[in-house]
Amino acid sequence: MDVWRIEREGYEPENATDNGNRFLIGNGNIGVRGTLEEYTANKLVAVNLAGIYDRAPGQTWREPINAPNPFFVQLEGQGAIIKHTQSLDIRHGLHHRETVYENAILTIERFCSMAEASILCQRISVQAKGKPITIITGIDSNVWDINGTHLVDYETELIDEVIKVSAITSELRIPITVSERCNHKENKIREIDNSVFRIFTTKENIVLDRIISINSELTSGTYDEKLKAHIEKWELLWSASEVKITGDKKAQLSLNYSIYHLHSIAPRHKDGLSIPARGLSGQTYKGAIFWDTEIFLMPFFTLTEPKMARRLMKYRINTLQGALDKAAYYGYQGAFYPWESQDGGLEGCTDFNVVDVFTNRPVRTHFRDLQIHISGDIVYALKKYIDWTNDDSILSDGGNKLIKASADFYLSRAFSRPGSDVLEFIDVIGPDEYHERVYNSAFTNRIAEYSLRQAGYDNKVRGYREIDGIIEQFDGYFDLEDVSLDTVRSRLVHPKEYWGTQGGVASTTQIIKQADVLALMQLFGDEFSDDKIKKNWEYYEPRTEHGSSLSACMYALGACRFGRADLAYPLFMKSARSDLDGGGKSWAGNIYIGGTHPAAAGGAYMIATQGFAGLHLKNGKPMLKPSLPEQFDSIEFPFIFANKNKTVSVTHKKAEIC
Ligand code: IFM
Repeated sequence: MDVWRIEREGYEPENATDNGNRFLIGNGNIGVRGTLEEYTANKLVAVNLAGIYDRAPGQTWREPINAPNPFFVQLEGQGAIIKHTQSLDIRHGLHHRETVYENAILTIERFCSMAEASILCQRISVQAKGKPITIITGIDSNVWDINGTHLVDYETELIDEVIKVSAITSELRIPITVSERCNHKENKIREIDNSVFRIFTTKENIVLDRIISINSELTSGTYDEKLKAHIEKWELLWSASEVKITGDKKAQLSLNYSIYHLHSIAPRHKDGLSIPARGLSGQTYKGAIFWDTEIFLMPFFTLTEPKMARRLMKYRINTLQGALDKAAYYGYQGAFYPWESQDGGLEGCTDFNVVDVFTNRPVRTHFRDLQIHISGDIVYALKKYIDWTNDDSILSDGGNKLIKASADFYLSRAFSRPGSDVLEFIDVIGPDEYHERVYNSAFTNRIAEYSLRQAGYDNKVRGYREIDGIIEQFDGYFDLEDVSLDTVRSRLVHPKEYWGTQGGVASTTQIIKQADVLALMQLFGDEFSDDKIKKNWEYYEPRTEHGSSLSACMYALGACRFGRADLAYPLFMKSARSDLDGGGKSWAGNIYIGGTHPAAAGGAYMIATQGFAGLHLKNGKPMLKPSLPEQFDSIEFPFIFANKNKTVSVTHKKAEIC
């Protein structure tokens, strides 16, 4: 098995959606879905641009922009398909397709340059088998727009051998320009429907090298030069982040794939950006930044690329104003961070974030106003970043303000019963989104208390109730109907029905969407004995739907803590292979939520390093408490601690950091 390559044989337009996620390429600035070159909007073709948000006409929220597709290629005269392979070199972010037709063989390589964030490259090779073949390639504006058209006022141009499509976004009038140069002179140019194509006709073999730029000047250099620079950059990234597993090639491939995705979506090119919950795979979830980044992605970047981790934290520092405004809007003090954060810290989450499948009416959800753990999650990530990097300069660079403002928010949001000075948080949503408007979510109370402590406040916060060592997820949770997951599933009337909110099948039961108490136990691991984690794992895991890709990794980490790598292993594979295997939940009622799952990829990295290898900090020092699955012979990886390069190696007999 090649652990650096994924591949699918057979031409399968019916799987265009999953393959679009599976074969995604990106460089943090631009993400290109893994759709085939001849596909258009109806197969979800997207060239997704990081950090550019706009409102489609008639919509109430913003979402990211998809640029016109410069990778479009179509043949004529090629005849029927005999054989087709699509593959991705995940070591170097190179997308390949090879299609053998009756009259020609088409091979295409494409990549988003890791060396130049605005540059995309494509090499099209056509081997004609004696019959004339027409190749149509160019910049196609017929791309996926999930909620309506964003780009208007198109212009197409051909200037000095460069073809160009420009447009502006409909709300904010942001210019979007895609330019392309090609190493061959075409026979004809065709400008049609806001798109521009070069047309070549050949009976011979031909190789077309295309260099593309988006929203910047086209740079000089040949395809081979750009490929070399791109590969060198990827090699550098792997040298700091590769996790080597021996004994289990499938696990190695899956983890490589996860890390590949994390690198492909990291905005290394520009300050002021973070990573959206669906990466750069389209407009789902409005291209917004959730707690996924702080809790599930930060560990990877903190250990492998602290500069990138700092940038992600700076995004939150720089968007503090948005959080202050949100708190003020709801009548609170301090910083209430957006649940779905967009450009400038604007809240992208609406009050009606799910559409009912039966009535097609928007449903009132409370993710936006009640998922208050978000501010504490950010403080937590900031503190962990400092613990691992020793970079406390971030505190005077805005970090202290963020910590203080978050604590002020919790103080003003808290409630105390008459005669008591104990703070409680009522009417909230914890990580488990199927139970809204709950009182004293154990996770929320603990993260709020943590946030208060970081700011130097010593107010007492109501913790959580426990029965026989099992933490109650929120007040009254144990009184809810205790039925099996299968029973709850059997009550569904419609396969896409949303399980939460008022009347949702899970909302009156103990069935939860995702790790909640187990997330608490992972974040505050020192406070819980292995036995206690085991007890809670055994209670909550069978009651968890794992309806979010964020769930499996928390349970896997818990299982490693109590020495059950065998329980953790399938959850590790589930996290690492989330976009490789596809088929995850794509609908919240009638709202499409498909795309790639960076948090699952970050979770897979956490399981490998913090779970299987057991890397953690104790008294400010990195330590190991391994729980290696029997499938692995060893695991080895580099990490950076306080500016020093270190390596972990763990076998079944030995574990060391050097
Ligand atoms: O942040 C998550 C949330 O915890 C569960 N629903 C999806 C969000 C984005 O991944």
